[in-house]
Amino acid sequence: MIFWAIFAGVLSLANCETSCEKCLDSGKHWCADVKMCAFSPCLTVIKKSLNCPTLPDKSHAYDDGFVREKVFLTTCAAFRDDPQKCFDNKMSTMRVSSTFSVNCSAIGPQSNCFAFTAFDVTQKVLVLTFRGTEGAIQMTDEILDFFGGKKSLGAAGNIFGYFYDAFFFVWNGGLQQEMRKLKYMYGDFELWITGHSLGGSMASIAASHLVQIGLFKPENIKLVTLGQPRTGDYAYATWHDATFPYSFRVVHHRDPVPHIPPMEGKDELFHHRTEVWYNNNMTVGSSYKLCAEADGLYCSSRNLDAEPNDHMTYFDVQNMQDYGLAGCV
Ligand SMILES: *[C@@H]1O[C@H](CO)[C@@H](O)[C@H](O)[C@H]1NC(C)=O
Ligand SMILES: *[C@H]1O[C@@H](CO)[C@H](O)[C@@H](O)[C@@H]1NC(C)=O
Repeated sequence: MIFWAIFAGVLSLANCETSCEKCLDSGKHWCADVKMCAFSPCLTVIKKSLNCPTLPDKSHAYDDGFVREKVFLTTCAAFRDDPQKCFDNKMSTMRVSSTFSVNCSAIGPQSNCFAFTAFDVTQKVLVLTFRGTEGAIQMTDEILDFFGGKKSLGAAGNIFGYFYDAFFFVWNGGLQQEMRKLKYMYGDFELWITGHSLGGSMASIAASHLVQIGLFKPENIKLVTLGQPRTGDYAYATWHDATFPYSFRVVHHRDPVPHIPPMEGKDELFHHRTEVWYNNNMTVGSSYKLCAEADGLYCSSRNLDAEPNDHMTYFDVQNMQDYGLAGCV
């Protein structure tokens, strides 16, 4: 009796007096399985405060149907120079406003990045979507090594240099004027910012930049990326997570791209929230895991063996590029 009273007392003391953040501040690890500080042995050890377990609040919940039906369509449409065909086939109220194809390689050979904007007066939605560089995966080890280093996004932290340059080439190549025009015309619309692969990194940077310059409010933005590589450093992830209430990074099974550039490399990159991991073939009705850690070891990072084909196969479409080029049918 006395033993159990004391035991329960100790447990409740540990629970009320320590949060994950406070525990890490004191130099110890947080054990997420039992929600206790310094508990050992522990399966889910948390050592970075951004990985303290947190999920989006209910009003910004992940919706598989929305991402599968709408966001996925916008990212596939970006594989076409004429994205309107995809909307004509699948979302007839959406009108493409502008497309941008800009050489986005600072040092040759020429490599173009593609983005488009669209508006939908029925859904009251604006869309900004990035394709990334031509050719499925340009993020080879050589490019990552060659374009190492980070560039500052001011108070928002630091961005991997190659992604930073890619975004600002497009921004300065006309996207800036376009976003100001859309804001002027449809200022009260919700803004979906989307992209796949490198395009996912550019989407993340675009959302940050649009908020930083005061053009769009974070609460009006839905940022959803597919197979996004690590984009910025820990400071960027911290700012991002404090700024955007609605931000999801969808990861398919063993897609290798979300695991590069490496977290521990010289650039010390770190993912922002919230990873949605489909550890399956993503057919309709598939389960998914919302990751409580920003960039922890317990969701897609658990898979050490990569499957490159998973990068082009999202939501049960075998090859997003072919599907997009065919008009999303
Ligand atoms: C996807 O996975 C489910 C569950 O494992 C399986 O029943 C289904 O046949 C798979 N579909 C395809 C297209 O591989
Ligand atoms: C893109 O094209 C290559 C090859 O022509 C050049 O070497 C780059 O300097 C160019 N980049 C930009 C930003 O113009």
